[in-house]
Amino acid sequence: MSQELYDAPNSFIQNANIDKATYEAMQTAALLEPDVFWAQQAERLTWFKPWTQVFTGDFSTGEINWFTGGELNVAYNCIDRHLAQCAQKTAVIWEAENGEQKTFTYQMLYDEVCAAAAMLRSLTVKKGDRVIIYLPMIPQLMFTVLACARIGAVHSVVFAGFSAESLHLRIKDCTPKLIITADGGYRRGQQFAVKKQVDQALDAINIAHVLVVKRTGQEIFWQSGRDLWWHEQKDNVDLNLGIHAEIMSAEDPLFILYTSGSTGKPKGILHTTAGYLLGAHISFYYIMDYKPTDIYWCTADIGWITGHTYLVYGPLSHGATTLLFEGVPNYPDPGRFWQIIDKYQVSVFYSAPTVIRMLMREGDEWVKKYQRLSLRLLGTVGEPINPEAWRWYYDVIGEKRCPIVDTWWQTETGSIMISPLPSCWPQKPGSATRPFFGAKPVLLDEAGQLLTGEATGYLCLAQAWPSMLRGVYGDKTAFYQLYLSKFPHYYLTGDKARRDKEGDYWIIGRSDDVMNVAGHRIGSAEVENALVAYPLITEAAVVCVPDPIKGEAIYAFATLQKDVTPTAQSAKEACEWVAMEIGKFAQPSYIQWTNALPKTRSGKIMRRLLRKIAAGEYTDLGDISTLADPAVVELLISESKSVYKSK
Ligand code: 7RM
Repeated sequence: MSQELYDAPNSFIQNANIDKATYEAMQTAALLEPDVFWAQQAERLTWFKPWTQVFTGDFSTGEINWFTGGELNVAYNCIDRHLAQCAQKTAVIWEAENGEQKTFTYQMLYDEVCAAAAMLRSLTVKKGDRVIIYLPMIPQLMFTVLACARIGAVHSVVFAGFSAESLHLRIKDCTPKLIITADGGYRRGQQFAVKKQVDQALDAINIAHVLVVKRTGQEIFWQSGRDLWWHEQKDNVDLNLGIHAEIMSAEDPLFILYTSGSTGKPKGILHTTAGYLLGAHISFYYIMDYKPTDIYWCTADIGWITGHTYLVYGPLSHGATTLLFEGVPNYPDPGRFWQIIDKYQVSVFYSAPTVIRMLMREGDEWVKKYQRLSLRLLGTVGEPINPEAWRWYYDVIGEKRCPIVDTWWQTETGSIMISPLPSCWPQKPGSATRPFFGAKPVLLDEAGQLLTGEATGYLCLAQAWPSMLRGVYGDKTAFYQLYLSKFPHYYLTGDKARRDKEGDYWIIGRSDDVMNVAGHRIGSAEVENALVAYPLITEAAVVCVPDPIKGEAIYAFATLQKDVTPTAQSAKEACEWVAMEIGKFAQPSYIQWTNALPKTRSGKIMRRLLRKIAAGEYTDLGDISTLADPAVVELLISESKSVYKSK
């Protein structure tokens, strides 16, 4: 196979935060003497009290502890400790959807976060209490996340694109003391409702308070006593209440973030204080090659793990300038991102393959309108990047000047696990290349045998790392069951990967029933549950098909109740129903009404057959001898000719 290798420019290599020999020495230490290595790295954080033990735990129990005995505060590490040197440095640049801007220095960020912390404390939120944050990308989202960290409350940010129903499930699961939201938000020049979803989500749930940021001024329902305006609370609170940063133990919970798995119910992934922060901190430094002069922009929403780690915690723990953008890539036109890059002289840009592909389709003129001379490093995350999109990113966006870091990681890993370090080895379009410090990737076959050399298999991690999840909130056995039991002594990522002859990793995609639509992680079972909750549908099976922009698109097979005629109208309504139940990003692109789903004699739906049919591959269907009714194959193929396509 011909190899396409890209070396970073010499100027990048010479100024980079790491070279090849250092990487090798550090990674060797991280794998062979993790206690020594991580103790050294942890010195980069500011501790109130040092740890007594670096690591205890093991994968055969799921008991994981890092930095036992240590005490620190994440918000203190992200703000207070920078004040002596950098109080007047810009911490956050906020670019509003309409092009307005606000910048916050570290001093201003400190003041805002202390004020938010004071509000939380005045509403009796204490260490260990959960707080759900359901906000669009406005500065208060950043402030409240950090305010929770400051007072030791456990934040659970719910992406504002999630439906009321999804929010409801999360509220029931983590029982927050407080919900923070906004009246509404802006998207493509239009207002959308936010508080309304909270009101619906709180149906039959009692909560003491909902704190509401006024963003749009739109008309909203108001439950007096329960609902409080952010600005009024802020005016009335004793600001001194917010100043003190809670002393947290290394393993105290920092946040819960819900993510999809192969069951219908999203899992509340739990991250703790020291290990998570350390992972965010050092990966940001080496992989984003952080320099104090950088203007850094991660385009993810804070509602996803990428926003947590690489928009908030990683950059701020270094005293970086981080950009928070309220809008979308193609409004008012597809040049918006490149315009913002010029406007603020962004130097490091971290985005997603789906965005790159979408903007690539709009043509190079939108890019060429802007200079992009400030850029020096590009990143991607969330799904495999196809080589064509990689090359466009490299040639057109970065003008062959900027290395690309294709970073592989998960909500559960907390920080990047596999990524190029362009100053240490060449980039390969489509490959995340090699492990970051402390990550020990292995490939296993179905039987759990370790594969060596060039191979394709289940991607697992063989050694504990500081920023790994500590559990699934409210479910003591789930962590072990879901991640550690399939292959004893290995953490199961759920991904399949290939290792080439140079030892570089190529992520193929999920090996479980989790889909990746435009970089969003969605369980097939979640969409199926939403579909069968639709009154006319009796049964549904959901698979994904390749999509040129989204990477994967959702294709649903569904059976209708007796006597209901399959129509395009009902398919359209079923799609809208899913958007209502989960969120617009989970809406099927295709619905195939069918008379029967392909089931084995033991009653299992044969998904691999559905995947083939959805992709239009009617030959080579594999072993179908276990089907209860083989005639269903012909039926599915003929029905697929009149599949409903949404939009
Ligand atoms: C950070 C994030 C995790 C899943 C993961 C993969 C896929 C993420 C890459 C990737 C190929 C990448 N967290 N994934 N990064 N696939 N190359 N660089 O996305 O929890 O939301 O999703 O995303 O399948 O398991 S996540």
